[in-house]
Amino acid sequence: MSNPRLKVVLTRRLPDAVETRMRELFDAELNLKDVPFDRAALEAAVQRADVLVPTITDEIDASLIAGAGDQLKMIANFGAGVDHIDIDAAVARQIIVTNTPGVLTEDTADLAMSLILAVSRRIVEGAQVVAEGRFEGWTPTWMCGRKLWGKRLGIVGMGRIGQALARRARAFGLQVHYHNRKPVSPRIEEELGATYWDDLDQMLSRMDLISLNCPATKDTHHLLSAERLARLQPHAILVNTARGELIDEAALSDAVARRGIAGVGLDVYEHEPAIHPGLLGHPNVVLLPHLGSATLEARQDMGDRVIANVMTFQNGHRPPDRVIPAML
Ligand code: 8YV
Repeated sequence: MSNPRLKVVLTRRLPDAVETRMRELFDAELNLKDVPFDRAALEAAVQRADVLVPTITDEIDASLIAGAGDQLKMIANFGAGVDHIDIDAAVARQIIVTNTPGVLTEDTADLAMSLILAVSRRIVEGAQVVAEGRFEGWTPTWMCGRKLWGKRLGIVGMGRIGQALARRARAFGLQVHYHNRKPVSPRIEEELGATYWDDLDQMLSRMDLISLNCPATKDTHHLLSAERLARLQPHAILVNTARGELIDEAALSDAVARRGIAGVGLDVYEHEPAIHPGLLGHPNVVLLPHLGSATLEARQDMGDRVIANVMTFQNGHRPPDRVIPAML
């Protein structure tokens, strides 16, 4: 006899094909309005869901988890980052947390590389000049950006996305440097041609370009503090496609104002969707609306991972993408 269908509550709309499949496999409750759940809606959802499928727009904190009904057995996050979920609180209640690793790696690395190119070569600024009818003809000295070939890129966080960025960066002739909790294996280091820096401060002060590719945790909150930002070379460019909390945004806007940094490319923000006003309106600051995994293919694949995790659980097995592998 097959297992009973789990009640799966989705907090946001997911790609059509994902929702259709979820309805076939589970007792799925969709959020057809696609309005983020407010606190009351989240509290009600954890009272009826066997499986909650949240996204980054949901704060799944300790008190929400503590107030969940006994039927809540799994939080199957649609996304790789789980910093919006209190994992310890979930573990304490024996609630399994899964995510969607791997399937958004290449797309997020593409976006990091795009920001590096956009800021270095003034692409957004140039497009605006044309769109506003201000292009009056080529001149030898106008709109010059910075060459990439031969420059030093420092990658902070050499996980899947950091490595995918390193591969792209090599193809652009960049010298790859990285800081990580520990060095990657010698085989990967050799493949990437990457140089390890144990000391983040030292690496930051020597790089032409810096990309943040590590998760947001309590240890990485404001990793780029005012003090660290002050270490950057004035010609340095910083891009962040990871999490806004990694940077002290007020300090970054000060650095932009005092020209302590040459350019910034951000896809994520400390208080998303709010953006520090000091970062707005600068031609050398390119701001995107959290597009890292925003391709049709990645979003479908992310949905497929959620389905695979929930289906495995419904069948009585350990879901493949458990954030804490030891669980269950
Ligand atoms: C996702 C992301 O789209 O997966 C992640 O961690 O940052 C995004 O690209 C988002 O988290 C969806 O929940």
